[in-house]
Amino acid sequence: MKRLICLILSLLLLTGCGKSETEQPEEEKLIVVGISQVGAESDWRVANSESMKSVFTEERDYRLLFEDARQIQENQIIAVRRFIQQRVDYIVLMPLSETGWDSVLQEAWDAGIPVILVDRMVDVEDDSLYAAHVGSDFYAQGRKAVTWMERKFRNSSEAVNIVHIQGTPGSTAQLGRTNALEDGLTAHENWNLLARLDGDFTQAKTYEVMSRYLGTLPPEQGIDVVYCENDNEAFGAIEALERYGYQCGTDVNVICFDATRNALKLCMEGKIALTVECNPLLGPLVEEIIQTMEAGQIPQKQHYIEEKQFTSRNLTQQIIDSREY
Ligand code: GZL
Ligand code: ZN
Repeated sequence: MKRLICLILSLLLLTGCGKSETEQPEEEKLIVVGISQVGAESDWRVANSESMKSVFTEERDYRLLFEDARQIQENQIIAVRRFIQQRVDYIVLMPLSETGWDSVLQEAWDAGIPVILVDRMVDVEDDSLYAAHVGSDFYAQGRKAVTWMERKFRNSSEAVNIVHIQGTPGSTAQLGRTNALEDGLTAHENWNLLARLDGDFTQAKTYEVMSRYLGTLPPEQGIDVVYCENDNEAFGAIEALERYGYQCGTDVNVICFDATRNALKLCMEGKIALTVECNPLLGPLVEEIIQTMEAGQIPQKQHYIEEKQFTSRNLTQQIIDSREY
């Protein structure tokens, strides 16, 4: 009889039925995460993508499907629909701009796939369409820059001439940083907005629009502040300003957001007056949310991250070398 039982058991093992959990094919254990990323328009964005790719690896029990939309929202909508067809476990979306998401997020909801928003926000009728949001408070970032301007020009009654270079129109980062400057302009009648240009968060576009604008100015026109809504716009603005003979750091105060390594270097050199940190390393926070949901719990809806600001006064080479992006 004993021999018969041993025979049956070994047959079972050989045929594979009655497999124990540990013997599942690797594929079935992995958590499948579909990520729709805006593009690669800035140093910040590249660091943000790296952060996601370093967290969602097979060694860490994830299968990552990563789609780069090249800054076109339609490409993101197509990617989300593809993730739904592929029945991923989670969708991570870095929305290019705030509007136009209701229907595709409804489709993910109907398919029972949780959506986690990263970085920028969406403007939807029903916020139960996404499980959680991880990102920055962009208005607070803008307030830090405006507060720095208030201190810098507190004793000046003359006009403070400002050129405002906006990020991708309709993106949360652009809306928050713009609103903060708007409130500053309203609060200070001697702050004078010379021009508002669209730099679309890229160095090339900003160099183009800033050069064109500076070409229209009379040579004696002073510019006190160039308020760039990210570092890469500042790189383009500085190139254009120097082409037209402005001294960044003495004639002009260039302000920007992200605090990526290249901006910190220019800040230490004095060419950038202030860069406000915007932390792209959001991969671990997204994983925290996924693990919370894997454990059957409801994640906190909003996750903000702490951020600093840098001027030439509080920067050292050691700080720059220690930065991850
Ligand atoms: C901000 C992010 C912005 C960065 C830019 O969190 O949305 O988009 O500030 C990036 O560098 O292009
Ligand atoms: Zn958290």
